Amino acid sequence: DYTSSDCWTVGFWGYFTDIIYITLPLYHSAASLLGIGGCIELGATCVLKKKFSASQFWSDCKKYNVTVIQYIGELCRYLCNQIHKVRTRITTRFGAIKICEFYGATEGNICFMNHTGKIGSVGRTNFFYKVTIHILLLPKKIEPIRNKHGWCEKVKKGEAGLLISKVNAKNPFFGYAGNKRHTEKKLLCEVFKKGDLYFNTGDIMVQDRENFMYFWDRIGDTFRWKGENVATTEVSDVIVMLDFIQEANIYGVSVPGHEGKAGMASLILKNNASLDLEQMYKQVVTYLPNYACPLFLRVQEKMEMTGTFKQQKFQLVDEGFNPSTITDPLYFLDHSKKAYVFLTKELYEMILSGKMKL
Ligand SMILES: *[C@@H]1O[C@H](CO)[C@@H](O)[C@H](O)[C@H]1NC(C)=O
Ligand SMILES: *[C@@H]1O[C@H](CO)[C@@H](O)[C@H](O)[C@H]1NC(C)=O
Ligand SMILES: CC(=O)N[C@H]1CO[C@H](CO)[C@@H](O)[C@@H]1O
Repeated sequence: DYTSSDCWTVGFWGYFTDIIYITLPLYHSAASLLGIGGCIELGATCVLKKKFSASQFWSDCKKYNVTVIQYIGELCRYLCNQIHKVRTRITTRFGAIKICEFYGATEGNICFMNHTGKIGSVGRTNFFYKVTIHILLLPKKIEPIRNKHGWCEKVKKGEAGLLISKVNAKNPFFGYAGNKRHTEKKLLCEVFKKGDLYFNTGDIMVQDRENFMYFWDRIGDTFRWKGENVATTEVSDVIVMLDFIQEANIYGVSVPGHEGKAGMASLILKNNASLDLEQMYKQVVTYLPNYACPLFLRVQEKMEMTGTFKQQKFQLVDEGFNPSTITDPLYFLDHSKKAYVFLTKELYEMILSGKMKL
């Protein structure tokens, strides 16, 4: 039943009366394998939406008598914003609904799932996991450190570290088709003893005393500047505290003649708000270490998202901070003026030639 609201309802034979609303792209395994696959297996009904729309989400749910919605990452936040225009906790807003979160990756060899419905946790480890899954000490958030014998060390319970999972016949990792380099990058060898092999999830997780697992951060979301690691989520958390900022996407850009990546923030302003350059300066220098303060700002009309609602960074990184090729307004952190200043072509040339110290 294909209707004007871009939804397709498909019922599968079975006993389940649940109606599941699927808005994620079908190339994502959450939508195809878990969503549609789950409906087929249970005999439930799925309502397929052509494309996720925050403004149509709730009216679709009402129209199709949806009983289960499926979300990943940021999607839940968009929906909360849609209802209140403020961030409310979805559980306090909706009361008696059941949220079941899980952790996994299509290519990974590890998966956790709600076993008790504990809010905020992606699941719990169990007896079997104790042998295969470990959280490694990762003090600088880039690579696990090795002790003097060359082995990695585990964190204490309650501390954040890198989640890895043993690769063996029962827990295989098949790698990526035709991309040996990417496959190798996901593996960590000789971790605790000679010849062992682990799948590196790239995720920083914390395990509490009751063995509940919590997602903390993504390793990829860091870059190096002046020999320090900048965690992009920490920078954006500080910037979105400002009342004129809707969203901040943080990444590092290359500057000729400089090691590492200089921090850049791509910003979306709140409706009708204007960018206060002095307040922005005050905020970053007050709450962030010097190396983490974004050197460049870019004000965009709309944030580019990946198909699965993660902030798009690659293209922004590629575009850099050149005012001749970028039409969005650009600003530069000028410590001597204690403010962000407009990034002119002259200033850009000075930065490239090294006349302006970074
Ligand atoms: C939703 O439920 C109502 C009440 O049971 C029913 O009248 C309506 O036809 C249902 N809508 C759809 C699209 O199945
Ligand atoms: C934004 O400004 C326009 C024109 O000045 C006004 O009509 C609109 O109501 C404002 N929106 C908000 C959210 O303040
Ligand atoms: C698959 C699974 O473990 N589901 C559980 C999720 O949490 C609820 C609430 O505690 C349990 O009843 C389910 O069995």
